[in-house]
Amino acid sequence: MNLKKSAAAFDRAKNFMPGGVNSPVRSYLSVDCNPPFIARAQGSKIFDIDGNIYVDYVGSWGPMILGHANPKVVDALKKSVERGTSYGAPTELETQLAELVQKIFPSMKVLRMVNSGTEATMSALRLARGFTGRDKIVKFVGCYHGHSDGLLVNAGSGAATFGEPSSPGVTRGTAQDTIALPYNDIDAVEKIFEECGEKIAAVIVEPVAGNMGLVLPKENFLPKLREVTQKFGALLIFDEVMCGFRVALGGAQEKYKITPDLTCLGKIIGGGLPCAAYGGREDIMRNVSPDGKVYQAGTLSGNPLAMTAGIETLKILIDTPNFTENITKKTSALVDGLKLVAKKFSVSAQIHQAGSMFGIFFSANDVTNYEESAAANQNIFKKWFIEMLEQGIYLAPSQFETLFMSAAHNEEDIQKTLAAAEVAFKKISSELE
Ligand code: KE4
Repeated sequence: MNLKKSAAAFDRAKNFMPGGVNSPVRSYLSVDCNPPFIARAQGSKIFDIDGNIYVDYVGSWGPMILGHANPKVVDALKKSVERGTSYGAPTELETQLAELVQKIFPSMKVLRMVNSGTEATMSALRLARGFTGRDKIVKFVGCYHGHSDGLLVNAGSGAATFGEPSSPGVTRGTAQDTIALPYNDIDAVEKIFEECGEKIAAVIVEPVAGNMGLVLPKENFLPKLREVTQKFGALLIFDEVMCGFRVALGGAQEKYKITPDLTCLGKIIGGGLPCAAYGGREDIMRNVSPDGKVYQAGTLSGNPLAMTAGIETLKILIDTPNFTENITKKTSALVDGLKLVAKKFSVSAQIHQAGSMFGIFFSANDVTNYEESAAANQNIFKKWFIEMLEQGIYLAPSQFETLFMSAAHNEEDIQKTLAAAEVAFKKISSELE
């Protein structure tokens, strides 16, 4: 694969930005190779500046569920941009998107638009502390909820990839109010609540975890979280920034029939533009300024371009018959094919799926938490990643990430991906012999 122009662009970018990127995982540091610099994307494909074409399963880390440059979204944005790009004033677009979100996530009786998943979770936790008057929060090791200080403790995603789950700069004072427990370990949750439940403002969880690789909740995990938080008066916050609209249209709360007190959304809600939201019970959300005293604000929150892209995206999700069923079926076809190829070449792999999300661990043992994820073979993952990239399959450059199907992926893409996997698994198994 010729990546000459990308390599030169990467060198230049490093002069201006840490690691030459604006988000660490894009640096490909964890797979020891240079990242392709992207020129454009269309449907299921992404094109780099060297002329290489890839089948894209990163989809901007989740937002591009329709595929890139969806014509309806692009047309609506073209019209919207001519009306100005930002007003800093209320528009009916915000109400329109809020109505669509509420239609899909009925638990979000009142919600606030922000610009990133980080802002959504950070604000939800401030609100939980303001509402309960308590300081402690519980999160789970390997779950990533963005980079706000209190949540950058035993985080997943890029933090996990670099093996420094807790970042320098997070003060001892901040970290001490964050309790990090093993994912899927309900005994640990019950124990901590017995010890200091009256001090816990909230439990925040990725109800389907996507930042330690794709890890599914054990059967009793989410119902027990709901029961314990209710019992001790702590709030249950579902961070559905990644799994929302994917594990079911209404996210994990629809799939597992659990009603959280607050929900955080991001990625898909903006259709690829910067948009996220937090919301939930009205008696809680009415404490957010200016209704209440919990302050939160944002210059570009509810931006008309982001609202437009979000509205068009959610309208398609709602109006397309069997949208979620069809994209899930497509994902299952790919996952089942990958499992067969791994078996054919005797490569030990755990391949997980949740709706249109999927992920792979090179391990003979199943993965139910961060410790088991970190024990998977990263060297084999690196080989797999590079072999697939060489063959034009664009995957996440870290095992601690999740992959995403889009409505634009077709049978040809899936067959190309499975053919590439044959080559990659064959090469891996020959090196393992
Ligand atoms: P952002 O601040 O990146 O918009 O959202 C933070 C966030 C919150 N909650 C969950 C469950 C998330 O997955 C994320 C962000 N996901 C990562 C991918 N693992 C974004 C990619 C990146 O950091 O570049």
